[in-house]
Amino acid sequence: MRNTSVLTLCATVACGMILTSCGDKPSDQPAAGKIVVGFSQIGAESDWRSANTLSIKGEAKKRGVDLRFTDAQQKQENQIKALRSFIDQKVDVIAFSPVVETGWQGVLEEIRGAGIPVILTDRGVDVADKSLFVTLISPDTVEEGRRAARWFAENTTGDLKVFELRGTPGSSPAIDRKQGFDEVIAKHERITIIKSQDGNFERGKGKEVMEAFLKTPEAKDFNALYAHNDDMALGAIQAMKEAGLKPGVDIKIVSIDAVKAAFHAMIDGELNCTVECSPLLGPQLFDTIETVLAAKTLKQHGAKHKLIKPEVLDAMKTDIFVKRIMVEEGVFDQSQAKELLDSRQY
Ligand code: GYE
Repeated sequence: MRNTSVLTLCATVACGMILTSCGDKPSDQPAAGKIVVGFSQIGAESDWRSANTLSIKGEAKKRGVDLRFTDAQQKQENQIKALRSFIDQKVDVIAFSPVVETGWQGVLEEIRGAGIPVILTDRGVDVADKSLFVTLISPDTVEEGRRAARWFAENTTGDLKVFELRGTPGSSPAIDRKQGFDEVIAKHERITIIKSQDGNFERGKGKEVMEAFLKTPEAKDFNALYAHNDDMALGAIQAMKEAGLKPGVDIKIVSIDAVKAAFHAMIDGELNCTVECSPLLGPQLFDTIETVLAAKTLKQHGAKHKLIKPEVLDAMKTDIFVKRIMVEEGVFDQSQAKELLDSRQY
């Protein structure tokens, strides 16, 4: 959080300074008009994603940014195509939420060759050269996995046989949420994962996978579900009910995101806990974009403009290259669900 506020402060200060020095504005800065941002979204696989899209579009509109928004329908090749088209459109900044972690080095190098800064939101990439992107604005997805496991550890007794529904294979939240969860349950012998399967972060897939699992002999033993997002848990809950089980009672369930539908399921007693992961990244994204563009301008001025105080430059140097901007999140269970429902923004 500290980094975020320093960054925001820098954006404000730096933008103010740039306004005071418009006289010698470099020619390749966005004209008097709008900042142009290319954003490649993953798709619309979950309630979380829809809220994330609304946050980004809403914030762009509020700030008068010319947002070129594309939906990759969960396909990396569509994202790569979109990124290349942003290069052709000569946008000021490219931002994207990478569907999977690997396979980005080449296109990121092309973007760097075109001199366009890249900001990642929500999901990370696995590239050797970390300077290929400015920063990643993301929740701590490893910690979310730990929090889910801690809820089981602190709120259940006896042997817990967990079915794990994983997110999109190769995506950073699926990798991280597994890692965080495994790390905590390793300290609790009574908690074991008896089966782990992909559900692609989708409700329909969560239902389908659970239906198939419930037909296997292993299903007799299981008494807990850990789903990497709420949508998959909600699909699985549906499958359990159709099979005559009592989700939330026979099967303890923890998922991640804290979307409104999860609060309804907790009020109905069918979901036990949801770990918050905020999709409301729009304001932070555009604060960062403004800071990055301000820093680019400062650099073109040789960073020696007399209106710029040395301490501001120092702050920019350190914070602009922060590789991860964290957002703060909570953990909610049935005891708080009713009271909090109306205050939920997504
Ligand atoms: O949890 C899930 C979505 O990347 C953090 O993607 C995001 C995840 C989110 O589809 O619901």
